Amino acid sequence: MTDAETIERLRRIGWRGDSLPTDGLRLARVVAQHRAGYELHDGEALFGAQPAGHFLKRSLDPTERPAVGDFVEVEAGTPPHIVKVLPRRTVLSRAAAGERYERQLIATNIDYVLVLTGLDGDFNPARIERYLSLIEGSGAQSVVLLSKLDTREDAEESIAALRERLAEGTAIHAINGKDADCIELLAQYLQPGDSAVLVGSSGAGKSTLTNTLLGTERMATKAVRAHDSRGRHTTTHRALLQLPSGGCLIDTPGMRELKLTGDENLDLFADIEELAEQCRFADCGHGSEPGCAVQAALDSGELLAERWRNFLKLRDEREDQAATLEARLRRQRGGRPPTRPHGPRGSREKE
Ligand SMILES: Nc1nc2c(ncn2[C@@H]2O[C@H](COP(=O)(O)OP(=O)(O)OP(=O)(O)O)[C@@H](O)[C@H]2O)c(=O)[nH]1
Ligand SMILES: [Mg+2]
Ligand SMILES: [Zn+2]
Repeated sequence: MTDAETIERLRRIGWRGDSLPTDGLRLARVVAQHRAGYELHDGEALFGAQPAGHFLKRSLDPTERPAVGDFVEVEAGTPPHIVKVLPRRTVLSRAAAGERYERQLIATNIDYVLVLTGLDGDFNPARIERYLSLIEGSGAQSVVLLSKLDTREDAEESIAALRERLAEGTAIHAINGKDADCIELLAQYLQPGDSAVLVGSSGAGKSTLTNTLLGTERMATKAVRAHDSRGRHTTTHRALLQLPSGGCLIDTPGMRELKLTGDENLDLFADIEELAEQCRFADCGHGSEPGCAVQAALDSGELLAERWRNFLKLRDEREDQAATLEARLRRQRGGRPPTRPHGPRGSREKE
């Protein structure tokens, strides 16, 4: 097979490059990761593979292991082995829940992150801001999707308030994830060669939308609890799927906790930072100081109190995480072994 033919084949699973690595090994994309190994697709066929021994070393940063969305080089064998992860174009990660600092990959080599929130009890602008902050540093573009439009007659108000709250130019679409109209609406993010990942709480409708875009009931879905709209963690593993539109879509398990990594820059709140620079005192605590521009904006309604609170929360969390990250890197430079225990097959989904 010529390089051009191989590239053509790989395009079907989201390959963006115009050339191939020179070592002649088989290239494939990670479409799923299970405890027992990886599922790969080479544009033509699905096959199982195991990670090569060097990926299992305890000292290896878990983010260097193959993850869903990665393009990898594979050595033939029974089973085939993943020997190398190709450089990632974009990386979406979060800090894992729990005390220890650990970065967890959500997906790699993606163009769009579709942040899905239900217009039912799931609707939560602060959580959307948290997602958008995490996505800022990923290299991918964020798209806000509001599902279950069909269940809310008064949805317009929530949607308008969200548009007002998020930065101008943020893509926001309200959808009925069960309706095939979504296919056309979202086609702009799912063209041949595009890769998108769906993220959001359990029950938001990620798998429902995935099935609509696929045109088949491939992913299992389950009704949410009536009293609080919570889902039941139906999807348990990430899965990369090829869509009829030519794009690739990664469905993910609903996330319980979404911790910042410490790498975010909170561009989303740049206007607040600017505002704070206008306070009379350079060290203004934005409490009861005279000449506080933030208080003035809060009083006038120009700055939404809830958005201000969320900014403070995210800012503090980011600073904490950045300090923890820094301390860890310092320890590593000191040559002491990292203390993170992990299983031999990479980290399990912790959602
Ligand atoms: N009416 C309506 N129901 C929807 C819509 N989207 C999802 N649902 C319903 O919401 C419930 C949860 O949907 P799922 O697709 O399983 O949610 P999920 O985000 O994949 O959840 P996890 O896999 O647990 O993370 C199902 O009963 C869906 O039928 C929508 O746009 N309109
Ligand atoms: Mg699901
Ligand atoms: Zn101030």
